[in-house]
Amino acid sequence: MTSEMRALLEGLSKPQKTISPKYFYDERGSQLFDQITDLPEYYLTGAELEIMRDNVDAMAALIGKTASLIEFGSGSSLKTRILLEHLDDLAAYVPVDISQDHLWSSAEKIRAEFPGLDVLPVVADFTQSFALPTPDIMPVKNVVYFPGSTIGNFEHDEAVALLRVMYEEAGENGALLIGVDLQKDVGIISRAYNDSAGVTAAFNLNILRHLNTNFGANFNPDAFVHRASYDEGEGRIVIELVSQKNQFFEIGGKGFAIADGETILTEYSHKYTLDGFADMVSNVGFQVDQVWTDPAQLFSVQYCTRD
Ligand code: AVJ
Repeated sequence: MTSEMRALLEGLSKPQKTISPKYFYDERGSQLFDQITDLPEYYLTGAELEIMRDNVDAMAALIGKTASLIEFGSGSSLKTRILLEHLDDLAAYVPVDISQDHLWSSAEKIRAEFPGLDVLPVVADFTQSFALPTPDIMPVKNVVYFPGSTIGNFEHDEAVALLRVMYEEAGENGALLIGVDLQKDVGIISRAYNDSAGVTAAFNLNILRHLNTNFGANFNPDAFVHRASYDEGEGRIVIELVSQKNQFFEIGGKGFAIADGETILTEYSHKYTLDGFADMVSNVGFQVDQVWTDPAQLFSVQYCTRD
C-alpha cells in the first residue's frame, strides 16, 4: 500500500472522518475552483487582485533589486503575473510545487511570457524544507511569495510549521509576501462558501468522485451534501460532506460505515485578524512590515521580514 493510501485511510478512520483538501484539485476540481474564483460571492480572488494592482509598485520597491522570488505553489495565477511584470530585475523566479506536471507546464508559460527571467521550478512538498536552486546571478535576498490565502487551509500549529519553513527558505534578510483572508461579517464569509449557483457544493462533492476514479473508492456522491459553516470561536469556515443516510463505502480494501448526518471534513479556511496574524508570524521570527487591504478590508497582502 502506498503511503498516500495509508494517509487517506488514516484520515477516514478518525472519529471525525477527514479527507485532505489536496484531493479537491484533480482536473475537474481545478476547473471548478477556477469557476469559484469568478463567483460574485467569492470575494477573495477579486479583493486580492485589486490589492495587487493598486500596490504592486510599493511591493516591488520593498522587494528591491536582484531578489529571488520563491513562490510556494505552481505560480499559475494572475497575481503572480502582476508581480512579475513589475519586477524586471529578479535574479530568479522559483515556483515550488509537489505536482511536477502542473509546475512544468506553468513554468513554460511564464518563460514564454517573461523572456530573460531565470525560471527555476522546484518539485517539492513545501511543508518540509527543500533545497533552493542556484541562479546564475547571486540574489541579494530571497522573498517567499504565498498568495491566495492558502495559509488559511492550515490549522494553527501546521501554519506555524509552514511559516518556519518559509523563514528558513527566506534566509538572512529575506522576506515573505503573503495573501491572508480577514475576519469580517459572518454573512459575507458564509456566502463565499455557499454560493447560489452551487459551484462550491459541486467542488466539494467532486472530492468523492476523484477518490472513486483514481483511488478505487466507491463513494455514492449522490448520498452526500455540501456544508460550509463558520466557527466563530476558531475563526474558520468548516467545509464538510454530510451523509444523507446510514451507508458504507470502501477504499484501499477497507470498509467504512458512515451514519445518517455524520460528516467527512474536507477543508478548513481560517480567517485572521491583523493582530492575530502578526502574533502568529512573530512566533517564528517574522515581523509584519507592511499590510495592504482592499477598501472594504475583506482581504490583506502582508510583507513580513525576519527580525
Ligand atoms: C484556495 C484554500 C484559499 O479557502 O477559500 C474555496 C479554497 N474552498 N472554496 C479557500 C476554497 C472552497 C480556498 N483556498
